[in-house]
Amino acid sequence: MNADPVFVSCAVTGGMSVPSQSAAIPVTPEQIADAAVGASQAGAAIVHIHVRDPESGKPVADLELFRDVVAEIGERCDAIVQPTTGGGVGMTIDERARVVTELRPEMATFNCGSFNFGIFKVRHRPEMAPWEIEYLEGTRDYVFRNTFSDMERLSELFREARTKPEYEVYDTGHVYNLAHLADAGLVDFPVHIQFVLGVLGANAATLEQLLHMHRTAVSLFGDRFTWCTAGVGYPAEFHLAAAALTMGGHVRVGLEDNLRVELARRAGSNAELVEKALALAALLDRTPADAAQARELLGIR
Ligand code: KMH
Ligand code: ZN
Repeated sequence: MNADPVFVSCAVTGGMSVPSQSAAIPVTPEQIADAAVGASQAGAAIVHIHVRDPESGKPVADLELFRDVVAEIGERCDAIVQPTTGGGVGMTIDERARVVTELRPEMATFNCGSFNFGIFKVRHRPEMAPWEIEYLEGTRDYVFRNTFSDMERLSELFREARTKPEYEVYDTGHVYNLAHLADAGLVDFPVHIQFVLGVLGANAATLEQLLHMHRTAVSLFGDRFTWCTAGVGYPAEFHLAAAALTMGGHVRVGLEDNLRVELARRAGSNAELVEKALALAALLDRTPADAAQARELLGIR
């Protein structure tokens, strides 16, 4: 009997955390590439990439850093390398899209709406540098901007580059925003939707909210979508993974979203989080899909 294939995506570093939150967060291009290759070896089919200033670890969106990291991962493993188009504060959508237009990756993230994105509740640690505290506190005033005009422009740029979007939806309204883009003829089906739950400023990481958002997507798109969950925090990451595994979805884990592998144990690496997700998959009779199978499931060129 064939078990239902599931792919695991690993978000290895993130753009909304500071390095002193965990020594395991990769910072330099080499560390980020090593983390991605490690996640791939542990069974991740997709690696989701942000870059950081190699000296300070501050999240940045430098195209040359992306170019190096994406190239190195591509040389060292077969994973689908998925850069973010989240960009950095103050960047225009064309600047944020340069990872797509210049690097033409097979997949990249596409954020489906504007919302507050607060990480100021992260506990201050003695080892944090002044800029890290300032960065966390600064998010009390941070709006993650993805206006309709941004999304329309981004849709065109993804199409030109032939990059498969992973549509990030953080709240129910974002699913309707995606339907609006589809009505405007800016979306190619089947789409791949990432339900990102647990961001302060968007939706809560509860089973009820996941079910509501998933049901909303079914009502709008029928069976013309694949989907994945990304639960932010612990145990949300694994609770949503278990829900996705039960419901036929795919799973994202990684230090971008969560720093713990167990309640009382911080993750030492991204690979450890992938291993736990795959252990859960095995318990729930889902078969791990490698990168080649994930490309098939996603309809990637
Ligand atoms: N940079 C964050 C505000 C993505 O990777 O596409 C959102 C983010 C999403 O990290
Ligand atoms: Zn990201």
